Formats: sequence, C-alpha cells, structure tokens
Amino acid sequence: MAPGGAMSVSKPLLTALQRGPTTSTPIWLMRQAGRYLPEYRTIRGKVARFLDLCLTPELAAEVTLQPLRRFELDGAILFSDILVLPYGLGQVVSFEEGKGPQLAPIRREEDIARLQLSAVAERTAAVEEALRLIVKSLPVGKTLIGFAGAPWTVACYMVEGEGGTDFEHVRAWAYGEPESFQKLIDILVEGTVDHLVRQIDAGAETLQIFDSWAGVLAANRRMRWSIAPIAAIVKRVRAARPAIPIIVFPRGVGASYVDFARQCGCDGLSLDSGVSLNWAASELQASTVLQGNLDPMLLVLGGTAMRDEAEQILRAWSGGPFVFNLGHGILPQTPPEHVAELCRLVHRFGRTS
Ligand code: 1CP
Repeated sequence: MAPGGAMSVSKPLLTALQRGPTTSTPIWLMRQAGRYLPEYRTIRGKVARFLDLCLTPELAAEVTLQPLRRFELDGAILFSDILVLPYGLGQVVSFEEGKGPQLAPIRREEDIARLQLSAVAERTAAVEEALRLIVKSLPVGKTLIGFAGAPWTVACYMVEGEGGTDFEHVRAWAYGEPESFQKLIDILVEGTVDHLVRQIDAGAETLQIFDSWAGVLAANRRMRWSIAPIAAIVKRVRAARPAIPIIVFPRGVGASYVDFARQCGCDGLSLDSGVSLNWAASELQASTVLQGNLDPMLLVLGGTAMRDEAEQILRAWSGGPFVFNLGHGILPQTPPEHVAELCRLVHRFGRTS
C-alpha cells in the first residue's frame, strides 16, 4: 500500500524515467495541447490573451487534460509557457497572433535591477492552482509533467523581446559582457528553482527543462550559458525534492548531447530529430533515459512515412530506458488522427498479444 492507504498504481512514464521495467514504451508529445485540437481552439477563443489562458487555473487544467481524453498518452504536461517566469519577474510579456511572444526587452544591467524575484510566487500562483486541479482529474496511470525554460532560452526571449531572430543582442551581451549577463542568468536560476519546486509541491511528478535555443550558442560558450545553469537548477531542485525525475531538452546541440548527459545531472535527455539513432543508443543510453525524437513533420504527414520512422526509433531505443516523443513540438497543422495512430503504434510495438 502506498502512503495514504491508496493502492499504488503503476505509471509507465514515471517508471521509465526511473529506469524501471514497463510493458510497453510510454509516450507523451511536446505541445500535445494546442492549436491542432479544435477543443483547444474553442477554449482559446474564450480568453482575449494567451497569458490569461495560462493563468486561469480552470482553463489551464482543462486544456492540459484535453489530449488525454482523445489519445493513449502516458503523461499530461501542464499547460503554461516558459515565458510565465519573465512575466512573474515583472517583465511586460504578451503573445501576438501570428507574431509569437513579444516582451519589453532587457538590454542593460539597469534593466536587470528592475526584475523582482520576490514577486514570482504571487504572480505565478495560478500555475500551482492549475496543477492542483489537474491532480484531481488526472486519469489513473498517467504522469503529471511540470516544466520551465532553461535560463539561456528564457534569456533569449527576455533580451531580444521576441522569437524568430538570430538572437544577436543576447549573444552580444553574453559574449561581450559576461559578468553583467551572468547576473541575469543567476536571477533566472533562482526563479526557476523556486518555480519548479512549487510545481512539485502542487503535484508535478516529473519535470522537463526546455533549452530550445541551446544550439544557438557557440560550442565554447555552451558550458557557461546552457549546461552550468541547468546543472545548478537540477542540483538544487534535487536537493529540495529528491524523488522527482528531471528531463533536459537542449535542442540542436549535436554531439554535445554527451556533455549534457555527463554534466547536467538529469535523469533523461530529450533529443531533437537531428540526432542519429545508433549514435544516441551507443553514446547516451547507458547513462541517461532517452526521449524523442520523431520529426514533427512526419506526424503531420502520417501514413507509411510516419510509421516507418517511428518503428525505426522504437527498434533503436526501446531495448533500453526510453520515452517516445517528438524531436520538437507538434505543428498546428497536425491531423489529430495521426496522433491517435502514433500512440497506438508505440504502445503496441514489440507486444506479442
Ligand atoms: O494559442 C496558441 O496557439 C499559442 C501557442 C502557444 C502554446 C500552445 C504558446 C506561445 N505557448 C504554448 C504552450 C506551451 N509552451 C507549452 C504547453 C504544454 C504543451 O502542450 O507542451 C509548453 C511546454 C511551452 C514551452 C515553450 N514556449 C517553449 C519551449 C518548447 C519549444 O517549443 O521549443 C518555447 C520556446 C516557448 C515560447 C513560445 N510560446 C508560444 C510560442 C508560439 C513560442 C515559440 C515562439 C518561437 O518560436 O520563438
């Protein structure tokens, strides 16, 4: 019996992240809630601003659970955004239709002084409330995933003020004035640890740290601005809440995935679609749980192309610790039936009955 008297129920995603045995490969998908689902678009239409959706607990909880009602997914990822943290720190953040996130950019040391770590808990309390609501309705056997952006990726948006750029300002700052840029990173490490520990206390059972723009950094700057801050977060979250598996997603870092595996101290590594399957099996899987890495475009296409590639990934990685996922988030034009088929295929792979 588990504490509290309830029978302990097996959760395949959590078990895989703890390197335990599962009867089939667990699956969840980055951006599994979102515009490709008509029921998401209906809820999105009820609020004027995207941030209102993230910060209205009932709506965030509902959107989190929508994909689990349709598909055989093993995890529910909290519906929020990595830019909720800059919002919590007091930065002006909005999301414009067709343009993506827009932030009042931080470009100098004086701007950093205006960020308020002490405001984060209150300004992001709705995220914890959403998690508590999700826990109450989470289907049996499913794992609740919390997340945050890695400091480097969050800083990219905070400094540029938007996505879709070559990140010239943030790279110039990090490379040209590392001492003052370090102050921004330190604040983000602090705020992220707090945000993640609060998510655990509200019900998150595993965490993913998204470093979507790690690949933008020069190889010899990756240690300081991507790996070191992530390692600091993992160490501190682990010291506070030891039982929670942590997955890191440093997108676009190629052979450097080995450095992330060795130095981040995380349990799992999420791999983008550029990583070759045999290389990852031999270089990474002994030391880390692999997650990934179907190209989201194959999920848009479906059919034989999707099935063949998914089976290749399963053949290469399902012999060791592994969670099926995409190499990046679901694209908005993805037909939901393809997601349903992929989940079934992954769960049935290798089963004889
Ligand atoms: O209604 C809409 O269509 C808004 C689109 C949207 C969505 C659905 C945004 C704006 N954020 C989200 C939710 C979101 N963002 C989740 C929810 C859980 C899930 O289902 O996965 C998560 C985990 C994120 C994380 C996130 N936000 C990342 C890291 C992962 C990644 O995609 O690389 C990043 C980089 C962001 C910033 C962001 N927020 C939204 C957009 C369109 C973007 C990316 C902009 C860009 O490409 O630069």
